[in-house]
Amino acid sequence: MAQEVNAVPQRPMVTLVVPVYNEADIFVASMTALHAYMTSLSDRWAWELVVIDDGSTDLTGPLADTFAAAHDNVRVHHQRTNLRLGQGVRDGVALSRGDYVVTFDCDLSYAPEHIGRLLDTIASTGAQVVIASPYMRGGATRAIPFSRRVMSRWANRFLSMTAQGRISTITGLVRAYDGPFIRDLDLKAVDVDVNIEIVYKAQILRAQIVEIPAVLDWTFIRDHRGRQRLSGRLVWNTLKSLVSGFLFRPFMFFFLPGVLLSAVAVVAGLADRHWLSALSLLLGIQLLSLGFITLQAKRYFEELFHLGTTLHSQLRAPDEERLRDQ
Ligand SMILES: Nc1nc2c(ncn2[C@@H]2O[C@H](COP(=O)(O)OP(=O)(O)O)[C@@H](O)[C@H]2O)c(=O)[nH]1
Ligand SMILES: [Mg+2]
Repeated sequence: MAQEVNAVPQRPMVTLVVPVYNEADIFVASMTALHAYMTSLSDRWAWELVVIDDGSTDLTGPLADTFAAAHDNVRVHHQRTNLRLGQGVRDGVALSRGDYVVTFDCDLSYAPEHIGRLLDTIASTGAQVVIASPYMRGGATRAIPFSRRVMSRWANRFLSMTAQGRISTITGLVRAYDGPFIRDLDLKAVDVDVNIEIVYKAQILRAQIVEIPAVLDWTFIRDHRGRQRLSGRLVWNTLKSLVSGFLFRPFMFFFLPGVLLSAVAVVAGLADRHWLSALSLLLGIQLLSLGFITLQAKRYFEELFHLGTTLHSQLRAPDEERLRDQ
């Protein structure tokens, strides 16, 4: 009878987005593991795997095509040149059809089991963003080269402070998103800072962001690649992340020194150091005023972003349907 058909429970759909750039040495091993893991989730989730090959100059592109031809549920999108991670994430999201979108690292520095945990959490909490977090309590890092570990941890600590201290891992790519939410988020960042931009904009929209403890483990990458590569790029990426911390709370950069200098002015005044006192007071007041101005600018931006997003989501709906029907 007709109602029997309706009784079949629908599995929610997940899009796993994996941006890749010059990963030929690990690509097949990594994708095979991810594909096998997603297959093991098939009784709970319908799924697709979207690979964004970002103009790789090694054999990643052809390897990805061969892999997609030989495996179910895999699509590959090639960029003509290297457009960097921000565009990769944006395109992966635009091509996604899932009720949920998971972005994942090709180097398996997070074990595939994180995907299942991210999905369970996003489904049970109804959050818009769930972050795999090695830096929260209960999370861990293993076999990470020293310089990388120190830089990443401190960048996240700093960013966590500028983002009001509630999120411990702000730079990470490994996350689950509510599909409609992330597809509607108007993202602009060019590179790795896209992950920070998402958190920042999700906070403006009062979205629910949840972290789960994660293990960041470089054993796989060390076994396959031997040594760390791209360390110049790592330093550059870390610097860029720190600069985008300015996005979160620009006023902190002015208020804190401003308050400090005002305190110096009072102390110097009490100690009859009039010149020092006057100078500190002058600088302190200037910094505090700048702090107020940036605070106001940030408020304006947030208000505009909120309004823009509402309009954007309404205007974009037909566009999205077109992409999905292709
Ligand atoms: N689309 C795209 N993906 C990239 C680019 N650079 C790195 N990736 C991919 O993004 C993921 C994370 O990069 P990775 O170098 O491991 O960064 P880390 O995990 O922060 O050290 C990997 O799957 C990379 O292949 C890029 O320029 N464009
Ligand atoms: Mg990685």
